[in-house]
Amino acid sequence: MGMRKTSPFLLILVGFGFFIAAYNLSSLVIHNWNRNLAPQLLDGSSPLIRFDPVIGMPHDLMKSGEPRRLFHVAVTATYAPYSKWQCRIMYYWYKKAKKMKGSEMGGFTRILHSGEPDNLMDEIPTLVVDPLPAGMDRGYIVLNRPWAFVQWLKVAKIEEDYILMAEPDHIFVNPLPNLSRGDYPAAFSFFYIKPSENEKIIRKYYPEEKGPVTNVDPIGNSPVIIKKTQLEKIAPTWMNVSLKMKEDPETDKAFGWVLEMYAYAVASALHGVQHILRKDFMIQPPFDLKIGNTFIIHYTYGCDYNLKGKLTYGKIGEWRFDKRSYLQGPPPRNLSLPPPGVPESVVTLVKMVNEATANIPGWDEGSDRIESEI
Ligand SMILES: *[C@@H]1O[C@H](CO)[C@@H](O)[C@H](O)[C@H]1NC(C)=O
Ligand SMILES: *[C@@H]1O[C@H](CO)[C@@H](O)[C@H](O)[C@H]1NC(C)=O
Ligand SMILES: *[C@@H]1O[C@H](CO)[C@@H](O)[C@H](O)[C@H]1NC(C)=O
Ligand SMILES: CC(=O)N[C@H]1CO[C@H](CO)[C@@H](O)[C@@H]1O
Repeated sequence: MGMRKTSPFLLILVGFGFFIAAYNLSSLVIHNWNRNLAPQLLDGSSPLIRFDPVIGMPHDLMKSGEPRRLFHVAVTATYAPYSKWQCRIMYYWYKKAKKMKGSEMGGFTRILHSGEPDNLMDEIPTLVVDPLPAGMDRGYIVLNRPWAFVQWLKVAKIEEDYILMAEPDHIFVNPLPNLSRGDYPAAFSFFYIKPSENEKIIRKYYPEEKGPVTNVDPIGNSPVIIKKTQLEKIAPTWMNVSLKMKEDPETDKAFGWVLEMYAYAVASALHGVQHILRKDFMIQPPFDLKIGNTFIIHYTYGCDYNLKGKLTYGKIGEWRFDKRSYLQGPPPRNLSLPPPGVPESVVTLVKMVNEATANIPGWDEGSDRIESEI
């Protein structure tokens, strides 16, 4: 999907749409798809938005006196086949990691910002929220993320005090504890998010009186473990800043596909929130080689190797695993393992994908007919 120039008029229209949507959620139509909705709403008498039932969270972990500080795992997703198979694998490993010693993982919600339910409603606890007003997501679908979080936080009754913002291509490779400390959320630092090198642009959104530009962390919204009360403040600002950045041609050009990550970094700084940066939060094969004591495998990069086990990044390998090979539907079960010499991180990734697909009932049944959105 190419980045398109959006007309200023459309942006104003969409901005206005946001205003209406954000300030008058109560007027949105509710589609009650049945089942136990009431416990999931803040205010059952005035349902706010279109949603589907969230499958009940496990109450055994919510007993009072529970010493662990649980966080809710939230993943934003679409109903495209590409998003769906990743969510299924992610949810499989969430369930396993959650049961392990040292885990402080609580409930799970897939925040589905396609505006309509899909065929995974019974498999994965899901809340359906609205996508951005028509037109807005054409150039930049991830702008739906802040809006999805704003809606979820408004309608869902979240038992945990902390939230992990995750993505469909995350696999929990070790039980994840609550990495935050006090009012300091935990985040993964991305080498390509460089607020200090983009000071001129950052200053458009983070004025000098707010403090040094180094207050803006080199992070995106995911993975982040944060107090719910902090995220409730940051999310609307994140949406606001994302829109303003997207409207500004200079910012749009400079930040491109990571604009919404910068928007989260700026929004949290605007609220005076600084993150603990954890390198061990996540590894990204093929560049990170070892699992060690890390927590999440993020399979965003293609893994291409020749049969001697040498990385051929950027060139299709004789052996490869790349999520983008499966835009239209799920990968088959039992993918071939990499040749000898390939790093542990990649081998583990493929084994974990295979374990999940072998154990998820009906993995490749009922092929998806919805066009991929990627
Ligand atoms: C919100 O929408 C409802 C229904 O469309 C309308 O009756 C109400 O006046 C609106 N409220 C505001 C504050 O715009
Ligand atoms: C959104 O941005 C506008 C324009 O800068 C500002 O006036 C407004 O207070 C912001 N709202 C939030 C929730 O950040
Ligand atoms: C998986 O594939 C390998 C060959 O790559 C084969 O030997 C093995 O039997 C397969 N396992 C299952 C469970 O299908
Ligand atoms: C803020 C907070 O309470 N963080 C806790 C998260 O979990 C870890 C590990 O159990 C605790 O050490 C933190 O204090």
